[in-house]
Amino acid sequence: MIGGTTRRTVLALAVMLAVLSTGSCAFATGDSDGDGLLDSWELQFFGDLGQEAAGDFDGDGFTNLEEFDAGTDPTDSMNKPKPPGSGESY
Ligand SMILES: [Ca+2]
Ligand SMILES: [Ca+2]
Ligand SMILES: [Ca+2]
Repeated sequence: MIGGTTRRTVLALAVMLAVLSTGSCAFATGDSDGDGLLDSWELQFFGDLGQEAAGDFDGDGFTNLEEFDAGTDPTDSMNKPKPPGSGESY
């Protein structure tokens, strides 16, 4: 037989899980404007969150998101992702 205590425990667990998942989600992504670029990354290179993932700030042919994924400098057109299969590593 399930008593009131068990039900309260389940409820508390559910609330805790909801809070945890919401909190950890925002923390893990760190993307307050939801453009797919980490806010800290945007601030580091652009100084604000005004750039979009599909934008190409430095005009090197790679989008900001591609440079973010590759770890290259989105403000330096000489610093860009290596084409796949080039055999080079960096
Ligand atoms: Ca962002
Ligand atoms: Ca670029
Ligand atoms: Ca670049």
